[in-house]
Amino acid sequence: MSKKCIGCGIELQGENPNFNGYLPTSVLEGPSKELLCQRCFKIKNYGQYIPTKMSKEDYKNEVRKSLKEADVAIPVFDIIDFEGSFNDEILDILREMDSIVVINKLDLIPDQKHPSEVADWVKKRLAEEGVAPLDIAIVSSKNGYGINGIFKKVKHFYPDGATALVLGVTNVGKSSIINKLIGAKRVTVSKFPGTTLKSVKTEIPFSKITLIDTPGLIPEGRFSDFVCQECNQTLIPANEISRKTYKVQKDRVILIGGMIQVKVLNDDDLKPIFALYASKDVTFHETNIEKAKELLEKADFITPPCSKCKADFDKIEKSTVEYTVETGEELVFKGLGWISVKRGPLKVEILAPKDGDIIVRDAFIKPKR
Ligand SMILES: Nc1nc2c(ncn2[C@@H]2O[C@H](COP(=O)(O)OP(=O)(O)OP(=O)(O)O)[C@@H](O)[C@H]2O)c(=O)[nH]1
Ligand SMILES: [Mg+2]
Repeated sequence: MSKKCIGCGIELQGENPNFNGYLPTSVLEGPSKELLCQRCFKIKNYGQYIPTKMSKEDYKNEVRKSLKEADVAIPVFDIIDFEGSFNDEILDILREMDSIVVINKLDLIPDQKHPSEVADWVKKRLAEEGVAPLDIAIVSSKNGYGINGIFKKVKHFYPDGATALVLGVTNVGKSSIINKLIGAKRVTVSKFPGTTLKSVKTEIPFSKITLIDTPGLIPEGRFSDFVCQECNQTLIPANEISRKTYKVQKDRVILIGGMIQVKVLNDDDLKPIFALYASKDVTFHETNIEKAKELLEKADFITPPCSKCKADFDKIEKSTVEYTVETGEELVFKGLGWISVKRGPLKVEILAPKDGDIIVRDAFIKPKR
């Protein structure tokens, strides 16, 4: 049987340094059973980004293969990009088998929000998608909040032990959560998507619980995928996200970076009140329609896209769509951020890449006035 990397699950090989899973033969044939491929070594020690040639289909097949061994699924969702953290593949799996849902990155939420409120909101959103999990855990693998709760929930439903498949889209923190659960920095974690390449089995010590880490699936329609790798990184917040509240009249325009133009259409005296949420590196800029056009063409302080990927972004087909968002609802730009309406209805015209998903949902965070 071939040896596998303990960090990303790839089969190890000593022949070609340019292929996945490379390790010098001297190490590969040595006595150690816990081997780390050269790519994982570089990611762990130097934080390098090393792209691979694995495809969307490869990742999907790998998850499907591991599914057969699992008693329960532990899907991981990103709290600030909930809509961007699932795709049909994940929803299909969750409709088929028992799951304990984990909502990660609680530390990124700016407002005081009680985890039980978040859990209720998630339960409702998942019910709309036809998913009824056994339980929901709200966690932050960054500060450790709620991690023990995952362990307790698995123990509660599977007192004699279980094999749990940890799945989700790229970068939601699957591997980080596994490391926290086992109490060691074992599987490879990085800020770049596509870190885990194959399934990796790890046991929580003295627990009869085996966790299977899996490669992240890739959803469609994320605005973050319309910009370069560097801009993409700025859209995945490392720290608390920004919030800005607006009370503006007809024809005022809010730019969300250079990616989305929001034009307010309300023509009554009572101006709508809404808050905009996104990563701190996304420029929020209020202006008028003529100035917006000029800024989108020329201004380099409005990012993303950055100066390097702006020309490519400009070539992407855009469309204009009108939305009416009621008080207590949010307009979500998958993979980018959202607008939460405090006093509505908010009537807007959105100019954005045509293939980006825009969703109206019940408010996750109700903005303060
Ligand atoms: N702020 C914050 N960042 C987190 C948290 N959990 C994980 N991250 C970060 O998210 C990024 C991705 O983490 P990974 O654990 O590699 O994510 P993954 O889901 O295993 O990713 P793939 O293997 O690429 O599918 C890393 O930069 C982590 O440090 C969290 O609770 N809060
Ligand atoms: Mg991973």
